Amino acid sequence: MKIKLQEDVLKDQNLAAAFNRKTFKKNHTLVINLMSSPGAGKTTLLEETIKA
Ligand SMILES: Nc1nc2c(ncn2[C@@H]2O[C@H](COP(=O)(O)OP(=O)(O)O)[C@@H](O)[C@H]2O)c(=O)[nH]1
Ligand SMILES: [Mg+2]
Repeated sequence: MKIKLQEDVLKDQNLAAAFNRKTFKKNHTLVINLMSSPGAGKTTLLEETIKA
């Protein structure tokens, strides 16, 4: 069965994302999402990258 959504449930998130993109672009800021499961090594990678 197909359920037709009456409103965009991601509307608020999309507005926030658009604001962030605009702000980062204006400030020439490179932003990267780093996502993985807990314990995969994100913090270690960040710390070692900063050191290098
Ligand atoms: N063998 C190995 N262990 C790693 C590596 N990167 C991180 N770890 C270890 O994995 C564990 C979790 O790392 P952490 O950076 O805290 O993961 P986070 O939860 O993704 O931030 C720590 O004990 C790290 O020392 C890697 O490249 N190789
Ligand atoms: Mg971490």
